[in-house]
Parts: sequence; C-alpha cells; structure tokens
Amino acid sequence: MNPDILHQLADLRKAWEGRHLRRVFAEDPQRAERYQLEAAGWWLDYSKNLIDDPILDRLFELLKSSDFDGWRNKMRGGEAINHTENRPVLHVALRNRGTEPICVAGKDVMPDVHHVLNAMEHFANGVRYGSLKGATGKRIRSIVNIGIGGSDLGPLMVTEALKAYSDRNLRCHFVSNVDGTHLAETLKQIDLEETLFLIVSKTFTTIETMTNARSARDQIVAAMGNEAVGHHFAAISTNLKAVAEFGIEPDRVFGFWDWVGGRYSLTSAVGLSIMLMIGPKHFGDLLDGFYAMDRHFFEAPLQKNMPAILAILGFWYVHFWQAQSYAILPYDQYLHRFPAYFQQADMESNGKSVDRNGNRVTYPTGPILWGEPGTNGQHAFYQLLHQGTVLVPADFIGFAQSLNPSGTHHRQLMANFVAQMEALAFGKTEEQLIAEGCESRLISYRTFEGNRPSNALIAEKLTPHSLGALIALYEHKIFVQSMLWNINAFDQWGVELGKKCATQIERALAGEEIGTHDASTHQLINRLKAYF
Ligand code: G6Q
Repeated sequence: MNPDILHQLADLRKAWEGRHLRRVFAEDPQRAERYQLEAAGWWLDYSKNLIDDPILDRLFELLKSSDFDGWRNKMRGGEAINHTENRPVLHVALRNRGTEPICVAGKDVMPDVHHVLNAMEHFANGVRYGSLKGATGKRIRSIVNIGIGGSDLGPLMVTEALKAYSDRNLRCHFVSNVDGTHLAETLKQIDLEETLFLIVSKTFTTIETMTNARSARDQIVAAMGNEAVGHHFAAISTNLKAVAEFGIEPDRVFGFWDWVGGRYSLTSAVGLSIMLMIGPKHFGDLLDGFYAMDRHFFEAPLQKNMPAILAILGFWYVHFWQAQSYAILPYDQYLHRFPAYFQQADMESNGKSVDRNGNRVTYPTGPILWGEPGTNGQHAFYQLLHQGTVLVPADFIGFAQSLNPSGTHHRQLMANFVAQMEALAFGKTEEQLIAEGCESRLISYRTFEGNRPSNALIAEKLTPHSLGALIALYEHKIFVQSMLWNINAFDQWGVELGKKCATQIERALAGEEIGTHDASTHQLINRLKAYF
C-alpha cells in the first residue's frame, strides 16, 4: 500500500473525529444524490458512510496505486494470480455469456465450459422430465447434494434463494457434516428409490464428503443392490480417476477445472443441484446476472465501479476505524443463507496474514463477516449495532417487490429496512427524547449516538438474474480488497490444514499408536478412545 496515501488517509480520519452524519448531511444537500450508483440491476446508496469527497478521492487513489487495472486484466487474461498454487482464477469464464475467448496457457477454455453446461442441461432435463429414473423405475423426487465448504454452501444458498423458481415436485437436501446425524436425518426424509445423490468434491478426497458418499452408496446397495448405484449417483469433480474408482458411470460425471476455486464454483457443475431445482432456463438467467456484474466490474471506471466502492469502504473501516467485523443483512427470507455463504467466501479468501511476497502483514486484513435476515436480527443482535461499543459497518440488501402476494408484509419489511439504516446513521438525541417526554433518568439509556455506517443495496425483485449479479458483486469486492492488502485471496492453506490434521488422530482413536502429541491432546485422545 502506498505509504503517502495511507498517511493522508490517516490525517483525514483524524479530521473526521467529532463529525457526525447528522451534520454532514445537513451541510451537503447533494450528498445522497452524489453517493449512489446503479449496476447490473442493483442500486447502491452509500451516502450513510463516514466519508467525504477527499476521503473517497484518496481511497480511489490508493486502489489505483495497488494496480486495480492490472489485477483486473490479470484475472481476465488467465494469469496464475493464485500464485501459491500456481493457478489462474477464472470463475468469470464459467458465466461468460459473450463470444470473447478466455484463455489459459493460450487455450480458449470456453468450448469446455459450454460442453459441461450442455451435459448438465441434458442430465437435468432427463431428471426433471422423468426420462432418467431410479433403478426400480420410480421418478426422482429427492436430490441429495453431498459436499462440504465450497461444494455445499453455494448450491445450498442459491437453491434456497431461488426456491420460488424451483420445481416443487423435487426436494433438495444438503449433507455436509461428517457427523453421521446429518446423513441419518436426511435419509429419514427420503425414499431411496426416488433419490439421486450428487457427490460434489473438487478433489474427491475430502474426508467428510467421501465418508458420507460411501455411507450413501452402502444404503443404496443394501436397498436395491449393486447395479442400482449407476442410477442413483452422479459426481461433480476435477478428479475423474477417483470418481471412476468410486463406481460412478462416466456419463454421470460432470467435470470442472483447477482454475475454479471451491468457494467461487457455484456456476460450474458444482451448481448441478441448482439447475436440477430451477431448470436450465433459470440457471441461464442466473449466469446472465453474474455476467452483467462481471462486465460492469471489468469495464466501469474506478470511481463508478460498484465492487470497488464496496471494497474501499470496507477497507476504510478495517484499517482506519478498527472495525473487526462486518454485517450482511438481507431483508428477504429467501436469502437466509446468503450471509453464511459470504462468510466463507470472504473469510476464507481474505483471512490471511502473509502478503504476496511471503512477508507477514503489518496491518489488519479481512474482517469477521456475519449476518442474519432482517427483521429477525432486529429482535436479536441489532441492540449491539445501535448501542454497543464496537463499530459494525453493515450492508442492507432488499427488493422493491416481493415474490409472494403480501402487500402489507412487504411494506412493513421494507419500512424496517429503511428505518434501521436511518436510526443507525442519525440516532436519537437527548433533545428529541426530552421533546417526546422521556423520563429524565432514562435519557442516557435511550439515547442513540448514531453515526454508524451502512450501505443500502436494492434491486427490483429477487430473480435468478438479480441474485447472480449480487453474488458477483461480493465476489469482486473480495478480490478488490485483496489487491489493497496485497494478499492472495484464492488459496486456503488454513482449510488444507484441517483436511490433514485429523487423519493420524482418527487412527489413534481406532486403537493404533497415539503418536507424539502435547499432554492435553494426549489426554483428549485417551479419554475418547475407549468409546471407539
Ligand atoms: C473453498 C475451499 C473449501 C473446499 C472444501 C471442499 O474454496 O477450498 O471450502 O471447497 O474443502 O473441497 P472439495 O470440493 O475438494 O471436497
């Protein structure tokens, strides 16, 4: 990060001390109009942030000096920007709806992308229209997606978000936890003869997924014999050899590529459960939405670039306001898994403490991201947002129209959406409370400081298109922040550690040598091993 610009920003931060959004808005009647923009069907109002023109100007300059243009081009040009794994990062190729080629090592990947999309469409139509049946001739009614992390959270979030567009004759279940309860409780809800298991694993070695997949296969074999496996399983993976060893037929294997990161993979074959539920046409609309935001991100100038604006605002609070967390608050029940999905995408991408040169960073990086749908959150944790001692910047996401005929409900929902941001920004003063007749002993308790920042994001309606654009917006925001922090947003060594460290302990629990561990770990193993 350019030290001169950081110093200028530090001075501007100091100068902000004591300023309040109440005064800032009063002094600048054009502010709301100036700090807003539209892209890919989304409208962003970012006027309720603790910023002004000089701050924004310096933040844009900082991003420019972090080579915003260069990084965008490197991504789109297929350069190995995930340098620790020596891989390009090309989730944008998965939803490239234009005719331009996207190349990896000089080869256009678009024909392969289209080939897999066509195969998915053929398969999804077969299941949806009943030509692909279970082994006993029954139609498929239940889809069970077995995967974890990036092979679970995206499809789960989107199938929930687009439930209104789904085929109600199909039910989709997600099994991720290696805790046998997850699979067992799912099996209680389904008829195996009507069930299709999708084994989703980029590596096809992830212990949780393979354990659940083998247990599911045992169930199918026990119920209908070995031959039934071919009718009741499909796989999504880059490891075609391991899939063949598992026994899944080649025409039921949907590939993807090492340039697709798990948490950025829902528009690859990893999204097959989504296509099964909403159909190929709506899946195409979802890709169109992603593509619209991708184009905006790659083409819009910095000052009018929505992902870049969200990124610099988030950076401002982490770096200069010591904000350690960030809330995503969707005012739409269908988006109830949206914060959890971006909790992974953001925290796994930017939860890093070593920069691109291998040096420990000397500044804070990605915040803790969390959230729940409004208005439920209002009756729970908003107390802290309004009156707690920590600053939590928040994004409020809402839709002008509801998908369900519920005029009163939707009006109330959106009134809360607007009111909460107003209260966070402008608070409630002592004078207002006195004018309302508040008891004097309660005034300090009932005062709201305000001056708490938020963004409002509004689209007309929750559709596959608007959802795709929204997901792409946050994906690119994460990438832009990684430019500022000079970190690789696309590796995940912390997750890789988790995949390996339990293996030896599992053997010890099964009765093998305990091996060398600290006294506490040794004691834990000894305490538990008697049960296995
Ligand atoms: C995502 C991460 C991680 C990954 C899971 C599942 O970016 O790499 O969440 O998706 O660990 O991995 P597999 O798909 O290989 O089973």
